[in-house]
Amino acid sequence: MRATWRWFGPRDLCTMADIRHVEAKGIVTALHHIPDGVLVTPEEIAKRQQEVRFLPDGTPTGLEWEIIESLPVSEDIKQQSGDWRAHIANYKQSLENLAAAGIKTVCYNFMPILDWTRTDLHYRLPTGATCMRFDIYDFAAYDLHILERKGAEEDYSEEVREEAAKRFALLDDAAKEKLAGSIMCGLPGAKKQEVSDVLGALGLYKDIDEDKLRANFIDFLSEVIPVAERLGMKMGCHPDDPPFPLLGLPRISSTEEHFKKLLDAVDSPANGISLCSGSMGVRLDNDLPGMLDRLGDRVHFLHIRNVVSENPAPAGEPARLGNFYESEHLIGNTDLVALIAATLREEKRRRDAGREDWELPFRPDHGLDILDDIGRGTQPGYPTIGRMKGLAEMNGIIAALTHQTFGKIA
Ligand code: CS2
Ligand code: MN
Repeated sequence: MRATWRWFGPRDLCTMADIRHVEAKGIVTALHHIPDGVLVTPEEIAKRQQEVRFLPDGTPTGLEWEIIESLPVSEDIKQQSGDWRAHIANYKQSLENLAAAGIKTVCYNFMPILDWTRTDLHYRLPTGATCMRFDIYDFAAYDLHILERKGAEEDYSEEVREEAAKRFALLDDAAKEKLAGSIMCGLPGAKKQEVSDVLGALGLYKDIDEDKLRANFIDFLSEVIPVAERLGMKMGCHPDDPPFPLLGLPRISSTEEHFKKLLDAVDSPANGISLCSGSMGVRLDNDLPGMLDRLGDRVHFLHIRNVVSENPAPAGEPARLGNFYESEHLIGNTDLVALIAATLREEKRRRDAGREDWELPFRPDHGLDILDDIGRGTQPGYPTIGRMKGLAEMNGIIAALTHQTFGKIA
């Protein structure tokens, strides 16, 4: 398994100088300043490659940009509206430019409007560490009483609606703004969204149900995957986060069944998954090690982190969206030792089959804010020390599972 590290570019408070200490072998980054749908040019790619290779004083880092996360799919492509055909043409040319620069793994997603969503970006755990948390009651308070989205009542149980109303009554203006800001925070570049902007964006999906969104996704894949395959590239779709419908929007990459449909629809080795144990692990019915065993030959990249569900559905009942927080890597819904063992088995299958691409890249996805991370203001979910602790734990598990003394999986 190949340890990689996400870097948000020269403005990231976790610098390339810091990254030399974290024991990652490759860099995951993206050109966040380029708007979705716009061409990624060879010049922009070369500039970032230099920023990865050398510190500002010219010292070589010994690291290379290996994975682009994200090469975002524009809202026009997701909705098949406006400039979607031009955006697809740009996407294909961006793939050509990336491949020419040696960057052959692409992480992207097909979530309508929002990338990940949380209600609290700095939830304090009993140890004093902070992490990101999702609270269904706070989320419903936003949806029902701040957005006042039409039809929202139908999406929540009576218990959730009642508690949401109580919580909303206690929010002052600053608290309302903070909640809306956390929910809409998304990724770098995400700007503050007014209620009218959000309702306007949601309105664009009023005629797009799950089947239609999937059809649009498959049209996108049918266009770009042949290009990626010809270039020897790997496209890995990141799962929905959280893996449930939100704000009345359809979700089509939340479960193994969802991914199977997408992989079967465009059956190419280039069409794969960026398996995120944190996103998918919110659902207790998602069996992540099993997914690696069943769909592993199409997993191109792994995001490793864990979550604790605070109020999951009782055994036997269908999964439902409840409260969860992002936990230490080794504590939580997903058995990460089993996931790593499954990944090592997949690598062994690939080596036995003579595949050159046997080594699977992974990165610690989020981390807790601990020690000097606290209050430092790195990108939410992306502190240096908390992620480094997660990565060190994963590297330790890999070292143990591949050690002669303990039965050596791979
Ligand atoms: C990431 C995602 O920070 C995160 O949770 O895993 O935002 C991811 O970068 C995108 O969904 C990929 O398109
Ligand atoms: Mn992820």
